[in-house]
Amino acid sequence: MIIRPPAGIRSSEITSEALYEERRRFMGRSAGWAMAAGAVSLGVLPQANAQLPQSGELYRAVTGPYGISDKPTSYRSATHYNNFYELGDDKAAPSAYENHFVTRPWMLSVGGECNKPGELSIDDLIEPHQLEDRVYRLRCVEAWSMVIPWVGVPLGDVLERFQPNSKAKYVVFKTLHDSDRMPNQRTSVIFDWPYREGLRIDEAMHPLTLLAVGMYGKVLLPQNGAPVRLVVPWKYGFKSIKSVVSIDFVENMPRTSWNASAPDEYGFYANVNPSVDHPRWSQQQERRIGEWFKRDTLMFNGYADEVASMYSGMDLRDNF
Ligand SMILES: Nc1nc2c(c(=O)[nH]1)N[C@H]1C(S)=C(S)[C@@H](COP(=O)(O)O)O[C@H]1N2
Ligand SMILES: [Mo]
Repeated sequence: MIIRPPAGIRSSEITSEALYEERRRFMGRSAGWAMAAGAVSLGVLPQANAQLPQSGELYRAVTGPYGISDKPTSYRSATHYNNFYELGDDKAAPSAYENHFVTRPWMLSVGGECNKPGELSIDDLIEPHQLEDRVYRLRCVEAWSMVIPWVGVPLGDVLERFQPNSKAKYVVFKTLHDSDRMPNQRTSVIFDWPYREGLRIDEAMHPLTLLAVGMYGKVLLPQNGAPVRLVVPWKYGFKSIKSVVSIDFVENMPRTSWNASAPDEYGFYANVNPSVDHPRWSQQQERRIGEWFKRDTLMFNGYADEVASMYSGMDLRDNF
């Protein structure tokens, strides 16, 4: 297990009291992570979480693998600059739901090509697993990026419980379809709702792929996909589907929302690749939210060592 707590934030970067507060909270969390890491190395694992809280702090997470030392994006930006079309068409709209989105009860169905399909509550889905803190890069196809400390469980560990069979070649995810709770589903025609995403089974089982229930040590806010969302850090952000209610194992490559709405612009794989431009803009660089200068986009968003072998023999230019 690679344990690398996030690096501290330089005091020269602190520009306001609010940011200072955030830093203080974040550093507190890091200390917690370091302690958790110590516990892991001694073989004393904190207990798996009991019931997930609906808001506030998430305790009992341990430092997971694959953490990066890049400075996390401010909590304010990560929760107020969002793409979540069910909650509005622009970046500011989703955060208006911060206190107005019902996340309990929340049931998930897991089915399709598996031996043990089931319908279970978010607690029953997550409770058997150890929550992990993992700091990942997030790269949107629109050429901006963030660094987010997620709290979640490896998706593969969850999926194994349902015993996918040999026909399970892909996994399909769907977001809640309820225009009372997600009013923009009534007004926006950008997608044929619900929002759908998919992964190949090996991508879904890859240890980097996370089912997140929190970020920055707290329960996910509605605008970030409460109460549970996917995080696939080597793919463009739109693959990381929010507010998931169903997961199905299927035999054939599924149609996904972005691919169906603009097949020439958004592929099924959508692996971050600086050498394959979007038809309307370059993907070579990105603007990290909170930074002045653009930075180079990394192949597979910096996760090539972990994931490139899954695509050997595939033409990465075709499989955008
Ligand atoms: N259901 C749903 N999931 C979604 C989206 C969406 O509109 N609906 N937007 C995607 C896009 S384009 C991005 S970049 C990320 C943004 O996640 P964040 O707001 O938590 O940063 O969520 C993805 N998941
Ligand atoms: Mo995105």
